[in-house]
Amino acid sequence: MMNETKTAISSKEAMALEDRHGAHNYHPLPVVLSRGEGVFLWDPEGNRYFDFLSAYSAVNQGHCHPKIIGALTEQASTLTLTSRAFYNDALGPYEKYITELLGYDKVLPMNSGVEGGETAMKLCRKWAYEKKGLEDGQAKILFADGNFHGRTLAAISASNDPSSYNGFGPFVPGISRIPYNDLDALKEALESDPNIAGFMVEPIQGEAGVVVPQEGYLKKAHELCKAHNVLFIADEVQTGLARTGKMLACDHEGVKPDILVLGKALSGGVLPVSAILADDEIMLCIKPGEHGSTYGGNPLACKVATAALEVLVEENLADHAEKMGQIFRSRMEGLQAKRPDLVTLVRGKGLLNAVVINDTEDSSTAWDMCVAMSEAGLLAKPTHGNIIRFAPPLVITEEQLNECCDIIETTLSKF
Ligand code: IF1
Repeated sequence: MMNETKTAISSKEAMALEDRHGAHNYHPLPVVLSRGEGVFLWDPEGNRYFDFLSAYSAVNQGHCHPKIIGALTEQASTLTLTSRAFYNDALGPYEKYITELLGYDKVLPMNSGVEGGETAMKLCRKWAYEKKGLEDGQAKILFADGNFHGRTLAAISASNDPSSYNGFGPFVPGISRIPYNDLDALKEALESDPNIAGFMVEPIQGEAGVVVPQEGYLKKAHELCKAHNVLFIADEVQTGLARTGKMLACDHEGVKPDILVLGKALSGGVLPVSAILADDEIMLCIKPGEHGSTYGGNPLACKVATAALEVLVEENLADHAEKMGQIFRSRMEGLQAKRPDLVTLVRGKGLLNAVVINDTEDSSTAWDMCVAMSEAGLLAKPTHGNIIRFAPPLVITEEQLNECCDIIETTLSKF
């Protein structure tokens, strides 16, 4: 059904304007979006799509969730930004809510996910000098091969993906890497280098292709860090906030990270909101004036983030994601059974899943499949050549999920 288009320009015009006036730092699918509601997106011509990317898990609550938009619009005409030069009446209540919800003493509010990761790295180093007793400037932070923590110089300095770091050197020192999901490698690194202050890791590696570590990996990694007085830092920017079937992916193993990094769905896809959480012994190593940002903790972000978190709790989206994820993976495993020549592997947790296509990493098959799915009304995007990530908003109903699995199966079966 055609809906009246709110956008003044056509898809064709929109793409031309982006190409002419915008940096070419992305290669988007040839789809233009102009409206979103729940699990649906529409283009300027009124074509409707199921969103199976959720802006890389930033829209867990569904597009333009009424409660979150209500909080946004009310605060937007009240007070949006004060800077932290002063107190404001929204930050304290938000800090109380999120720290009690997630079980930490304190939160440090920032804006983008990578800012959260940078803040975690700075806090880890500070703690290493003030509490662990390392010599100033000697702290090292361990990362996992295949990681993705964002696009800043520190984040890409941790990366072993050339498309992330190529041509952007020199890199930030004090960073080393070990294989992901390898406890022996972690043990060996911790035993051999007393200057390691922290291990920063994604509980499930998103960009690497939804790589789920062995059962017990997070718990044992946390124990190894504890045994060596090293901080376990969980980057839950993508896996957090109900996406994997628990409020936090670390909850699947009962692990409480020493520093927790959140972003993306912390605002329900409404504006950039990130945060790190830690207990006093760590968090208070950063003193007044030593870290922050203009927008970090602004009243608008606090109201939006509070509403976004309340939606996760009130709508029980973690349990729903767990249930829907089981249905999704079993449907995709059915496709794999019918077409082993097409689908090599299905993996994921909750509604963070990926289908590995039986083709080479540099093939265009996964991309072509995503273009075909977009023409069939479902939006997904490959992560690395032959892997398609499927991550719908967590508000998707069972009926909608099955309809989407029909679209995916019908489309992929044509290849
Ligand atoms: C892009 C990838 C996903 C993240 C984790 C921190 C950040 C991200 C685990 C930084 C951000 C985004 C960035 C976006 C695409 C998307 C992405 F493909 F880049 F790698 F999700 F997998 N930690 N991921 O996934 O958060 O600063 O972006 O708010 O750069 O194209 P941010």
